[in-house]
Amino acid sequence: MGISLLKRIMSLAAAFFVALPVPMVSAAEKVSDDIFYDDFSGLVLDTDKWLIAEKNWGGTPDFEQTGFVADYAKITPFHESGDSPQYESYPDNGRADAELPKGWLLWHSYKNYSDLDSKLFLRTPDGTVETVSDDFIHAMNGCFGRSPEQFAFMAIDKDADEWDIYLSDHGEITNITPNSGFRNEDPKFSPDGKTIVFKRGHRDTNANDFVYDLALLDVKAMTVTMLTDDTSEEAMPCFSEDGKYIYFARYTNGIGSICRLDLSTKTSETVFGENGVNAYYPIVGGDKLYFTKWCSADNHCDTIICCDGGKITSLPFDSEMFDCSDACPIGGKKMVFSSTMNGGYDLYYYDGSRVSPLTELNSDKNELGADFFAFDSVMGDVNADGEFNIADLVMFQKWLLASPDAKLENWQNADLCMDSVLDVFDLCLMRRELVER
Ligand SMILES: [Ca+2]
Ligand SMILES: [Ca+2]
Ligand SMILES: [Ca+2]
Ligand SMILES: [Ca+2]
Repeated sequence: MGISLLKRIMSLAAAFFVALPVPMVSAAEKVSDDIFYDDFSGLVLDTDKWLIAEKNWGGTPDFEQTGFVADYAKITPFHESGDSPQYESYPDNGRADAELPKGWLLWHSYKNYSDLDSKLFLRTPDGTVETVSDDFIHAMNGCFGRSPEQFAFMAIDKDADEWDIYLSDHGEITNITPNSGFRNEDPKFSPDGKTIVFKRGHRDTNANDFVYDLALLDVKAMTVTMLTDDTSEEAMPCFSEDGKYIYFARYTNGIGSICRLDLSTKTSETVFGENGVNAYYPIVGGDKLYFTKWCSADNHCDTIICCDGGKITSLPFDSEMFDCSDACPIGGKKMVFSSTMNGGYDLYYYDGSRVSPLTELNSDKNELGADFFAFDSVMGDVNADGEFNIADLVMFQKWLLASPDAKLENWQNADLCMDSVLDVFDLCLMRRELVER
């Protein structure tokens, strides 16, 4: 109640602040429905009404100066099979299957990597599982963008016979690195959803080997900018929460270390490296960094490591007997991951205290590469029905105008500018996103 009232006061204050260039009107006039906002009659956007609304709110905000980032946990998988013993079974610690929070889940499954038989799956909040398929094979490493309707993945373009990055947007699938002549792998969205960082490789005749670098793809323009250009292999990149850094694995003589590239200075530093111990697959969840590493130089069982500031810890389910990898942090201590604790790779859910297999999704194939999008974190979805549409815009606008029947079920989802203040700037961004669809 307190915070809601505070936000409302701040939003009204912001509205008056931006209204300075136009003649001031009284608060009573400001909340007059017919002047100040579109009633969305017929559930369509009436841009004429919006022009009036924006004029009275003080004009369109300067979007170039309005930074907005989102906080999404994303994931790319990578692991080596056959380098550690397959564990027979995990001691049952009296667990009952815990419920995965409501949301969308991407993962892939294959019998053998070399059989090119990987399939990508999407589970929707109602429990429906669909196979993501089109004119490609061996799809894997799915990652969500700014909404569950948008995700990227890698797959082999059958005609071009090359690895490419694909984008699925509201069900429409596009190859966004077509006929590049490169191997394009390990895609991950930036927090603002505008770019995808990925790994790009080509055969270098001098080195007589594949050379891999990091690349940045502008999703809309489909243009690629290279971020690194050296003979060491960079792989599995992911953005930091604020979008200013890219974490990745750098390989030297087959051993990976975790590095961080500063996008403003283009310099990189090592975050974690251990002699003879492979470390790979960094992934950001909130303000923490996770990655996978071997137990030791002698024991190649994969363990998931959490980096919290300077503190590096193993997760409670890690073992010297089986693999745990492909961390998919989903808020707080919760995580989906892949493990061989019961034989081949299966998906598991850790709720902060217990580990449960995601039994209905697991099979005799290897389930890997989970990415999760929480139902309650759909940007713009203020009425908590899992979708962002005009109904949310109507509700948010009413709330900004202090209409007594306006209630925000999830106010964070309205904060499109990500500045912890709800105001007309968020409203204008909401409107723009809906118009651009
Ligand atoms: Ca390189
Ligand atoms: Ca399995
Ligand atoms: Ca909604
Ligand atoms: Ca805001």
